[in-house]
Amino acid sequence: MAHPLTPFGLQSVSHPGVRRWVEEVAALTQPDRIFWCDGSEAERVALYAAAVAEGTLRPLNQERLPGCYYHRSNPNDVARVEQCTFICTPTEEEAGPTNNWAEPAAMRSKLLALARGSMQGRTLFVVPYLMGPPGSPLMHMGVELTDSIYVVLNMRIMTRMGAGAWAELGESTRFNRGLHCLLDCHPDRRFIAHFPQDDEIISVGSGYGGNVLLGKKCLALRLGSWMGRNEGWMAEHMLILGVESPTGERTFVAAAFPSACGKTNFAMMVPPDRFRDWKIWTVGDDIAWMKPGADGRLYAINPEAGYFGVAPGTNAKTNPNAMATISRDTIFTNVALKPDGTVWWEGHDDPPPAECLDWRGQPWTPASPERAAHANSRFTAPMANNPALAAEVHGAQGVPIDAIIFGGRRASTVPLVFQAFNWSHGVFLGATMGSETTAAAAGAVGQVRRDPMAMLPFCGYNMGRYFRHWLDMRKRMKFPPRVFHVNWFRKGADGRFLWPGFGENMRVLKWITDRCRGRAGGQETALGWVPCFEDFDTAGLDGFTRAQFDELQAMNADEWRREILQQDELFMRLYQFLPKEMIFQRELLVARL
Ligand code: GTP
Ligand code: SPV
Ligand code: MN
Repeated sequence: MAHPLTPFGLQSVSHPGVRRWVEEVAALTQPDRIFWCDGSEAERVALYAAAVAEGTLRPLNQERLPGCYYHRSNPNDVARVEQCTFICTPTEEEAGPTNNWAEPAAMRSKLLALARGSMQGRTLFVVPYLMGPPGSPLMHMGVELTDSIYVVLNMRIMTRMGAGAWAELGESTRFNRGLHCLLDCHPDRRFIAHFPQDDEIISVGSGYGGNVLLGKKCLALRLGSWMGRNEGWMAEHMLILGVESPTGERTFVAAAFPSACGKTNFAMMVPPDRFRDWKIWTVGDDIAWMKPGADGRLYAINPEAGYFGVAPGTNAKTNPNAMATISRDTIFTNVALKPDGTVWWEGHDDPPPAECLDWRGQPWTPASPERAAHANSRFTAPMANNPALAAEVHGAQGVPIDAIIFGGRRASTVPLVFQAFNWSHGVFLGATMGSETTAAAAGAVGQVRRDPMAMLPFCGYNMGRYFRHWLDMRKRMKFPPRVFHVNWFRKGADGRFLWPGFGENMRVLKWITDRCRGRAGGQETALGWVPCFEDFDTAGLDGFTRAQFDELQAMNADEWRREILQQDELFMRLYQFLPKEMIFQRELLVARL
């Protein structure tokens, strides 16, 4: 009997560069069969059937969750692994002090040795995909070779995957080569290696998220940031959203928050009752590619086509648009599985199930001491399902960005919102960002670390030169975006969040868009411009007082002195590469304090 996958897919493509590379990889990894993905509907059905047959996916309750599937990853493989992530440039200096560096030839031969024979008995999938809308000057083509059907099905949702990508490639030789081998999924043999000068990625030993969906963090951010610096554009860990006022005025903003710090929620926000006549449109929830346009403004595209979002905390109150988006055609990874074939996680609308299987497949009850869903459990859902999807997401030229927002997860020190005095000060705010670590990466959670522009794990070259690139971008723009800093996560003495967050973040966004249009008042402080209580719309925020606002916006001089010392630690590591403007901004801040 023929293998269930053989009748589908293209048999091959004629592009000589692609063919040669696939043949080389097949000779090395020795798969039983090669499957060329075409992105068709028949292929989708066949791939899901094969994934279910091999036990990688389990169909969920198709009446309640049509087109939805369930996946459990290896329990040792539940997040990005920064310590196993390498930038393989000819010199260590190019990767810079914040990246792990490896010599390219040595790393390549180590990983190819691990890959040798690793696909015996398995299928090698050839996955062609586009990052960005076809026709966009920023669009980039990628081909991922993987032996994971889970990766194929996720790439199908997250990117524009299929035969259309070959058509876009034509005879061009410019495409990203991504090789992914599951191996035995052992942490000792887990490496995510980037070769920027070759537009190439090799990832082995993991099956999870940003480690293996190579278009996302590897191509769109690490290699994207490298290409952007060489070509005069920016690849950023940013959501993109549009704010539409009751009069139909549209303002687009991009916001960089570190992993699991609120990008998806902010990008899909539903404004509260007070802002009933306002509308938020989602362009992207994780990655922005931005380039100055002929009119001197900065234009952004979302290179992705889906959302790989954090499940815990997602519910009809915090993120109704996400709940609608994941009601169909979604892959759930490492959430809890209920007996009725639906899913649950901490912070779900439904109460904890009386019994279910936890993310490891163990019986779970509300009395269990462990979480039912992993803290970094995720949904993979097509952006087409999002009721708030901006029409511009399909456009080749992208959207003009009026505001850039930086934000971290900070229990103390950092006010709810402030505005940079100018671009260079804005770059300083991004460069000095701090945030508490989250479950999105393996390692300790809740420790404040510097995460410049939310790019610490994703900048594909020397971070000092990245700051220089940010400063240089100013000269390419006649109308640079205004820059802001936010913190939804400040806590009071009782340990509770001072700010309700989620939809109420609309109030902050309103001040930001008004500032961009020169309409809202602000007060100058040591940190930047801040709203006065009178400039900040709190109507309809139950029982929210001026005292609470003051606590949210408070600047404590002692805390800020400590903060500057922490910022100095990063600046010292980068010292020889740090633009002098950053030192200058630091001195100005110290003087103002
Ligand atoms: P990545 O996909 O890892 O890049 O994360 P992200 O930045 O998209 O974060 P996401 O929106 O998924 O939010 C992560 C967690 O933060 C979720 O558990 C949310 O419930 C929580 N969160 C998001 N926005 C807010 C907010 O405004 N206030 C509070 N308190 N929590 C929030
Ligand atoms: C992040 O960690 O910032 C994510 C999830 O968006 S992953 O795709 O795993 O990188
Ligand atoms: Mn992210």
